[in-house]
Formats: sequence, C-alpha cells, structure tokens
Amino acid sequence: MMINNETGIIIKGVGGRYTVSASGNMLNCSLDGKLRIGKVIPVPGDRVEVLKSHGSWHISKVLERKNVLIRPAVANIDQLFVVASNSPPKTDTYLIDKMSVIASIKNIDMILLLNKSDLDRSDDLYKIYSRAGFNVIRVSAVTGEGIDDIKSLLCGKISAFTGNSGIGKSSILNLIDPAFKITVGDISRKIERGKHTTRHVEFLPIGDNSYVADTPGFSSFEITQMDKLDKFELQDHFPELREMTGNCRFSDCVHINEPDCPVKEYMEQDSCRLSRYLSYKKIYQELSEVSEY
Ligand SMILES: Nc1nc2c(ncn2[C@@H]2O[C@H](COP(=O)(O)OP(=O)(O)O)[C@@H](O)[C@H]2O)c(=O)[nH]1
Ligand SMILES: [Mg+2]
Ligand SMILES: [Zn+2]
Repeated sequence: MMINNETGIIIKGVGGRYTVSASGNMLNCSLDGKLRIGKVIPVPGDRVEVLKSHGSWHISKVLERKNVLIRPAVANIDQLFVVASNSPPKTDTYLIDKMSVIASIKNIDMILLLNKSDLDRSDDLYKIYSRAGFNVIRVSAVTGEGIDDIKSLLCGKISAFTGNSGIGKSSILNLIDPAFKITVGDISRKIERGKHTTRHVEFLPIGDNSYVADTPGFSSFEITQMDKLDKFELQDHFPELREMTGNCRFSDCVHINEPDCPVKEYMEQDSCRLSRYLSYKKIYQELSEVSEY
C-alpha cells in the first residue's frame, strides 16, 4: 500500500468534500474519521495535512490557525480588502470602522478600495481613511485604475474581499484575473437566496502561495463578534488613537468624558477625524452594553 503525505491549504469545502491545494495540485479530499469527531471543523483557508490511502485523499490534521472569521467561515486571512464607494450603493463609514476594528483584533491588515472611481472619486472617504493611517486605493473596474496596485498586494498572501452587494467586488476580481469569471451583478445572488442555497466561499489561486476569496460580506462584522473585547482596549484598534496615547491626564483615559482630554480635542478638531471618533464612541457604547450581560 502506498501512502503519501502532503501539507496544503483548503480552498473550498462543499458537503463534506474539500479541495486542497498542495504542491501545485488540487486534491479532492474527505475528512478523516477522527477529525469528524473532534471539535475543529475545517474551513477554507485552513492549512491541513492530507494523507493518501487506498487511492483517495483525506484531511488528517488541521494546523493551528492565525484567525478565523464566520459567516462565511474562513481561516488564516492575512489581509482584508474592504470595497467601498461614495457612488451608489454608498458605503456607511460606521460599517468600515467596525470592520477595521475586527480586522485589527484578528490581526488582519485592512486595505480600503474606493471603487467606481470613474463615477465618483470618493474624496471624503479617501481623506478620512488615509489620515487615519490606512492604505487607501482608488479603483475602477471600468478604467482599470488601481488594479495593478491590488495585484502586487495579493502576492504571497491569503486575502478576502468584502463590502456591500453591488459595490464591485466581483468586477474587480475579474479584472485581476479574467480566468476567475465570477458572476457580476445582483440577479444570480437573489435567486440563490430565494432557493436557500448555501453560499460557499472559494479561494481563487492567484500565483504562488497567493489566494483570494470573493465573499458576499461577513455577518461576523458585528459588535458581538469582537471576541469579548474589553472596551478600554478599543482605542488600541484605532491607529490614530493608539498614536496619541500617553498624552492624557488619566492613564486609563478612554477619551470620551474625561475633562481636558487632548485626544478628544484632537479628534473633534476636523471632520475627517470626527467621523472616526463618532464611530469609536458608538462602538464603545455598544461594547459597554454587551458587557452588562
Ligand atoms: N461605473 C462602474 N461600475 C462598476 C464598477 N465596478 C462594478 N460596477 C458595476 O456595479 C455592479 C455590481 O458589480 P459586482 O461586481 O457584481 O458587485 P459585487 O456585488 O460587490 O460583487 C455591476 O453592474 C458592475 O458592472 C466600477 O468601477 N465602475
Ligand atoms: Mg459579487
Ligand atoms: Zn484621553
């Protein structure tokens, strides 16, 4: 009996069958009986050990995860591309701010893509997020603006695209690699929902050790998913607040109601920072309510 061992990454899992990318091959794998009993359910992005016995491949072990997101479940995300726009469907800044906090908690780099730049340059969003310290890229799936920048960022990483429906995630990915051939537009998705079809995430291979997933957006970007974040630590997940720490009268200052807080003053000084500050206060409030239970 010949036995083969490989380490690979799950790019897709449907109905108990997994596609594992290993040494340049796509292996169709089932789960080892032992793993079925265990608590860890493998998800796309998981690094796994696979074993060939009696002619078929099995996942024998799930390696330790860097992080995991839910609905859709994905693991080991290095970077999250949040697609936003001032053009319809206009993106709410609070949504971006919540996603940025969760990405930070999960140790995921967030990149903001301002799509539909052919229609609207999204100047306000550009200013708010570049000043807050994020990598912001203007993109157009029509003119191709920004596509090369995205391509170079994808190299060697596991990435996910998120953003509201209709914002252009699939269109951008199709420009990155025309071979993806992802359906563009909302119609197919609405039909899927009507049929209660589960929407599966699939990582698309894009060069060596690089994978990108188109997602319908994560429902995990909710306050309750902030891994029971201590509200005093929320400021650590706002880069511009983190930069200002140590300037306040109270060492445990949260920069909300404390008198003479220079951070509060700084954040209220200009409309860009204020937008972020309002989200900070809103998330802080929500975390306070969650922790009361
Ligand atoms: N003008 C313009 N339209 C775009 C752009 N990107 C996507 N669209 C259009 O927006 C709609 C939704 O795009 P899609 O990629 O399906 O969005 P998704 O739901 O985020 O995957 C489609 O009609 C696209 O043709 C863009 O950069 N500029
Ligand atoms: Mg899409
Ligand atoms: Zn303060």
